[in-house]
Amino acid sequence: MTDAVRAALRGQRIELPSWAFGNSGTRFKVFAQQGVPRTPYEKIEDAAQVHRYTGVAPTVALHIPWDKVEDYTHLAGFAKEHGVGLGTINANVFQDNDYMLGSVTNPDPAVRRKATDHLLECVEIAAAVGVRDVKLWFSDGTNYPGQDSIRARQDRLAEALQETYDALGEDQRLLLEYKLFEPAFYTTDVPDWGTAYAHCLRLGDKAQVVIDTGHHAPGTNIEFIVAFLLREAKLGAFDFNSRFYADDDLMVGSADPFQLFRIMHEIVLADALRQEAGIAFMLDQCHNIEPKIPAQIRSVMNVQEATAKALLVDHDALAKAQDEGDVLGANAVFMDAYNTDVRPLLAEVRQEMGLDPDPVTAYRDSGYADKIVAERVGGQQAGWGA
Ligand code: LRH
Ligand code: MN
Ligand code: MN
Repeated sequence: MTDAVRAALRGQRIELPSWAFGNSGTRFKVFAQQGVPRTPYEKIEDAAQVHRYTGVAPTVALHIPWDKVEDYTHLAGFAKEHGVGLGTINANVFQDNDYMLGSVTNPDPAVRRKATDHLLECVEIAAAVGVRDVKLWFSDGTNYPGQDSIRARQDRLAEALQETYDALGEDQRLLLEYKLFEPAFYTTDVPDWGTAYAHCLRLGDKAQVVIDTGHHAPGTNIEFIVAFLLREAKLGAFDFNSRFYADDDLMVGSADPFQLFRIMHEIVLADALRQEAGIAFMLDQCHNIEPKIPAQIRSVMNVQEATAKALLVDHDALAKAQDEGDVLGANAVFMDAYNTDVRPLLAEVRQEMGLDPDPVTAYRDSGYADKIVAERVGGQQAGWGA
């Protein structure tokens, strides 16, 4: 049992977002930090530090055009030299002035063309560097009743998704991310998992839903969505973060570690932690007031802790209690796992992997933070509020 748990923890993979390393903030203020990356290359250097101390975060997701470079193959080579690889390519069709009334759902066909061309460019970039996943999130929607036709916008969305889907290579996937609201306040064109699921179902097997844990109404039972999509083989990825209010993008597991455990329990039950299961576990976070590299390290550790607890659930005892209709017994089995302190186990797993058992302290003692402050002047905005 413990050997299997340890092996599963060693094999776990968590993808880092390049934008977590840049400056970010709210629409009220960006508190710039010293030493933040000035280029996509420097973001990769920082992400490599997170992998160096955790051993389970070997890929970095890019956001285009925030991470636009001349030569993506060169960037991929640079990442490799630093012990990591490029991950999911995230499309950005929400920042240009042209997108005020939407991107792929805009009433103007010329804007739709421009937006879809960007999605196709992202597929091309992914293909050029051998990346499987292209992730699409649309800020599209309306602010006022009557502003545009809800149904026509769905038609336009379907058309753009189909064109993008048709451009995918054999082994590539289109990941569709939903979000309840923001920046649109009345209708959002992909507001929930049902909408994303319906579009993905029509597109085919290479289209999968992304669950961003911060993108739901308060009180939504996210683990139910996880269980449902897993059952339908339509869960492609997570964007992990925590929220207290809306899309807060705080460190995963910081607001509600129990929810994260419940999500990971569904993953473990479906045997979907294995990389071959095809679920990409990504972070999608912004560190507005805390130092970014240690915040990413902490986030990876939070996912590992929730995963370790989920792996410790006694499935036989749980199934027995469930079969017998033993409500309290089943809940007790579940809570026993959640209440286990898994930090010593994870420290051991890290030592087995040749890592320091305490990644945060190891990073702090490395002197890297001082080095980047000295070397980098004029850090880059991550994108939010830019
Ligand atoms: C939208 C979102 C989406 C974007 C990212 C920067 O709120 O979650 O995943 O790509 O933030
Ligand atoms: Mn997201
Ligand atoms: Mn978000």
